Amino acid sequence: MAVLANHPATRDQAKVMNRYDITLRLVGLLHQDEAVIGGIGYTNFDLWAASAGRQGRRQPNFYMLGSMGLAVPIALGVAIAQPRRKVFALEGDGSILMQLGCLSTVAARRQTNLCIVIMDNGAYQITGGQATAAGQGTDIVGIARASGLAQSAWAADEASFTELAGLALQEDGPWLIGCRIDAGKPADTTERDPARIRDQFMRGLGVRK
Ligand SMILES: Cc1ncc(C[n+]2csc(CCOP(=O)(O)OP(=O)(O)O)c2C)c(N)n1
Repeated sequence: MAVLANHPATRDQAKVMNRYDITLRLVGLLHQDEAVIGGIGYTNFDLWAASAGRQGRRQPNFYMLGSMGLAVPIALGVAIAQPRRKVFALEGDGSILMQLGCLSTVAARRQTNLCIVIMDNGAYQITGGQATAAGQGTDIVGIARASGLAQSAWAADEASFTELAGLALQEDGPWLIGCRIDAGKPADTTERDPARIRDQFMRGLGVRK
């Protein structure tokens, strides 16, 4: 896609942004019905924080609290089950590096209703900030492209992120947006109640009344 040629070719050229700010921008673009899956780590804490609206928390969100690397596989399952719904997976760099095969699976399936957002802070932040391979030579957008996800791009800055997320909402994917983010702490902490998280998500998807 021509528009992607205007985005940074490598991680090094992308602006370092703030995860909560980016998540707020994404949630602000959404309508009622998109499903959003937050991976383990601070990514889902900020999804939780950014989804607290005046009329209650956004319902079709799922928060993975236990295992790394599952945001994309879960999002892919939802996208397959409900092909008319747009599905977003938000995942940390450490977690996606643990489950890279899912990128090839999404590409091979040509899952048009799926968008993956990688929050790349170059660290396993929630467990103490140990360095990941991202930023030490590993470029996750490059991996995504080589996996067959042609519509993969680094967000140059906040406006560029909004442009890419808007495209992902309107045009067929699969999409992958890489966001370089700083070491800021998340804005809140996800409520640790897996049964309630599942129940809210199923209601949000209309599969439980
Ligand atoms: C399979 C597995 N390995 C290790 C852990 C421990 N753990 C939980 S979150 C996390 C770091 C996640 O890093 P990242 O995805 O980059 O997100 P961030 O913390 O930077 O937001 C680790 C090592 C786990 N929960 N599951």
